[in-house]
Amino acid sequence: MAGGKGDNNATASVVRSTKERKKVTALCLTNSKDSNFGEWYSEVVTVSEMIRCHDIKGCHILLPWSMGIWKRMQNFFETEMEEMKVELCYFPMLASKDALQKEKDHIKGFAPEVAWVTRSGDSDLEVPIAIRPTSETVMYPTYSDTIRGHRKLPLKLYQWANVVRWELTNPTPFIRSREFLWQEGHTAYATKAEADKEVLEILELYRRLYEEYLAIPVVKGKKSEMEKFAGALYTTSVEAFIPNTGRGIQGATAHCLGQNFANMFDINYEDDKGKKAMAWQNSWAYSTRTIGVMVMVHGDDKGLVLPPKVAKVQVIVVPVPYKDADVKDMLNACSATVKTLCDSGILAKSDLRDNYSPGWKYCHWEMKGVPLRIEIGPKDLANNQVRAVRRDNGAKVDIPMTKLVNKVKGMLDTIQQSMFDVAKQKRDACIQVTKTWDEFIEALGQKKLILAPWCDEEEVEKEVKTKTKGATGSAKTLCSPIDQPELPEGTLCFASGKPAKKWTYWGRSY
Ligand code: 86X
Repeated sequence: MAGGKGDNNATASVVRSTKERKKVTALCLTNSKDSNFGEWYSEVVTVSEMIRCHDIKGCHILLPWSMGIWKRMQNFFETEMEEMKVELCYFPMLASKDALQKEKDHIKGFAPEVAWVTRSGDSDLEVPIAIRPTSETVMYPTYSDTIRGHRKLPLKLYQWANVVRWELTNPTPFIRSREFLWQEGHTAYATKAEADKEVLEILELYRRLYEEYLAIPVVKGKKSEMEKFAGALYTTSVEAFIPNTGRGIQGATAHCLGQNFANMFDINYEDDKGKKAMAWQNSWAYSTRTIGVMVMVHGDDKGLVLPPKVAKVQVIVVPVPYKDADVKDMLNACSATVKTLCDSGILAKSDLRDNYSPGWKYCHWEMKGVPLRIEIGPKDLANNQVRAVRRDNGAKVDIPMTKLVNKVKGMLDTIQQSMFDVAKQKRDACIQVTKTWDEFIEALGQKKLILAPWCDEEEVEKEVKTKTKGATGSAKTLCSPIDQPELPEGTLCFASGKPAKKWTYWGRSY
């Protein structure tokens, strides 16, 4: 239960008068994270006002509270793109059937997910038009023209876009929705070496996005042949883990496409000797799924817990009037506090509404996950101080007004670091090294993130999948970490008993 007076009325819409409204302590969650994770998640993302439901299944409205987080992630990424000289662009969301067909080998498995526009008004279109599930087919004809005509290599573009994939498996806000937002990068180089180098640079950006901004530990790794994007030479990803469900989740992905698409879309250039050569390409993306992973990893029974570096509001200032103390002075002190904080670049806001009690406001902003709450009551006013309360662990500190900015900055940094440390401790406690099949099965039953020596054979991977099939999906490879632990000579594959080639993470996944 949230720290208030225990009323499960989450909307307070039935309350009419201000007097009645004051009594209501709304916003306690009805589901707990540990006992009812799925329901808890849906409740948190709606009651915190991140998401609103839409009347088309699998589509969600992203409210300012989640878009504010997305915006801050965009800011980080745009700065890095500038640094890497990747340029912003925008391509249309509609793809012609012909262009999509060019990619038909890779699309085979995806075909059921493509949504088509077939009519305008009363008349059927002559040829249906696809809504992009990803933008290769929309972008690459242009890449062909640009690179051939102007010998423009490298070509490095990215865009912010919505994409539509008509998923049939249970939609979950942020995690799996039919329309989602992402950043997609598409680059072309003259050499494989340049493309290889960029894949690792992008992967490092994704690691930083998760670890430094979302405070979520991830593993950088390479996908198996079976799990890679069929159109890629190889696929890398950052993988996160949700301890409550024991599932891995792909956080973002960067592909080296090799020359596959260059051949399909005729993306070529004239090399030094005047000979036609095919470009080497990469593509990479992170999506609004990031927000869902953040909610799942950090949220608790009071609601969201937002890392300061992505929160839309970092500090909420709440007046705590007491009996006949001078309310006006207190409200002024709140406004002055907010101004001081904002002037120094901290995202602060006050909640001065007189129709809600302080207790109600505490619950409200806890539900929304604001990293730090500042309370100002008569005693604080008299002592020229404020009281700060951390969202992540509830710790309370009195801060002298004279040290406000420094102390608050320090606390926000501490919260950011501490959220990562706690998440990493929990994640690491779930990692289980297994060397035999029996150990593997036991660990899987215990919802572990499994690290096992593997022979890297597709047949074996398929067999593991079949043998572990259950109501909640089957175990699969998540990735082989780029930082490989030492693999002693003679180590055997946990599943086949053949010589192991690498360490690989396994588990059920989203
Ligand atoms: C794979 C590949 C790639 C650019 C990325 O992962 C990063 C950003 N694209 C995406 N993929 C598809 O190609 C695909 C194609 C169709 Cl037609 C579809 F309906 C769904 C798809 N899903 C993923």
